[in-house]
Amino acid sequence: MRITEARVIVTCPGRNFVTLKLFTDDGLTGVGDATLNGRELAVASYLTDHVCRLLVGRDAHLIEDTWQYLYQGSYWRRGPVTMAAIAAVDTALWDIKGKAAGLPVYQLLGGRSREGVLVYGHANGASVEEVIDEVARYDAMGYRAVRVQCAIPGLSDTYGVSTDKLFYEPADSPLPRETRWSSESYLDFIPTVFSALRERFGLHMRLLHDVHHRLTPIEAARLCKSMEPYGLLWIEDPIREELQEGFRLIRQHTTVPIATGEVFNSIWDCTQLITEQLVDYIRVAVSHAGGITHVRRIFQLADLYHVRSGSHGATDLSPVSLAAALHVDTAIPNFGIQEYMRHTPATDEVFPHSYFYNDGELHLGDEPGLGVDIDEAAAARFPYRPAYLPVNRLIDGTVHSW
Ligand code: CS2
Ligand code: MG
Repeated sequence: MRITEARVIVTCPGRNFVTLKLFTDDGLTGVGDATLNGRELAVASYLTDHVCRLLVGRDAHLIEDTWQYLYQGSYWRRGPVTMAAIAAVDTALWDIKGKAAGLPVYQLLGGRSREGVLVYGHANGASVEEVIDEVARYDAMGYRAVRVQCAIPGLSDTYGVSTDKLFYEPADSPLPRETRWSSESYLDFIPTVFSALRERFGLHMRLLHDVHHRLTPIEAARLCKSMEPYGLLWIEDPIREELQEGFRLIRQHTTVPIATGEVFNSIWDCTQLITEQLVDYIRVAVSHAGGITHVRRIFQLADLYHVRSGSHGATDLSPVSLAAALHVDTAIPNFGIQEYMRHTPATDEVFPHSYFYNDGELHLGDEPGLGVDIDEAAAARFPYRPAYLPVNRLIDGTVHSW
């Protein structure tokens, strides 16, 4: 089974997505997500200018060999652009192999380990009262876990707080919007939100919170200690992740479970975090961390060290990426939870898929492959638009993590 064509499709049904579609000589196709938020065209070029020509004529069954060929064979290893491109090729090849075998991809990964994939939604608000209403809304929709973000009094704009509650999209501007941040105001305020939530909901909902890389380790330790009474499922990305040993300091002070990994692109970003048990959940995404082949490798390492998966599932990961994540989630033994941020109806139209939400879980259909495709005619109606994520500064103007 030879690859006859590798097509890169860029579309913007409300936000930009880059998709690789592979075609084979026996009529099968496979799709992979190559979206890198705010840097989309770099991956599109990496694929179009450097990878697609290497794929034509290759045996589509050679998943591992193709992965190694693109990883080791490029000489320049790792990095978000390279690994997103490799991820797209890898995901498309798993899709094709599933179709060739007549099996959903999770069957090729060892079969079902669970019936449904527990997800968490995003509840956020401009005030504690609004946050309580939003959590109640997710509760009514059957969600069993929600991530909670609340506007910080005194700050004009807070990460994770949106005007449209169901469809939050931070890459919303043709040039980067600038936001301002105060760790002091945040640390003083955010525990009061969770205290109010526990008062209103008791222990009924599983609650999560995303710090979005903004604290120092000792500030993160303080935050976690102050959140301990509220029994969070996790605190996510408490600090910048470049220094893996930075997590050790947080660990020394608190029992709050820690999650990280959405900006990682290879196993080398998290070997210390995993093997020293410095985190509890690893949040790598199929589309950013080298595809199903590499993410499975990361989760297998994690399993040896009691670290569970909690894969990234924001709106900038297309339905192709989400479908791929669901197959991995369904198969691995150490699944924790899956993030699920709803895509807009326009995105769902461009990417028809068979996975569906029911009662707090996502479920896969039974069709061969990933169970997702790209409708190229629909995609063509939504041309690329430059869009950046915000850039964040401290109150005094110093650039800080967004
Ligand atoms: C976030 C993301 O989903 C999350 O946990 O951290 O929304 C993140 O900001 C975006 O994916 C960036 O592209
Ligand atoms: Mg996050």
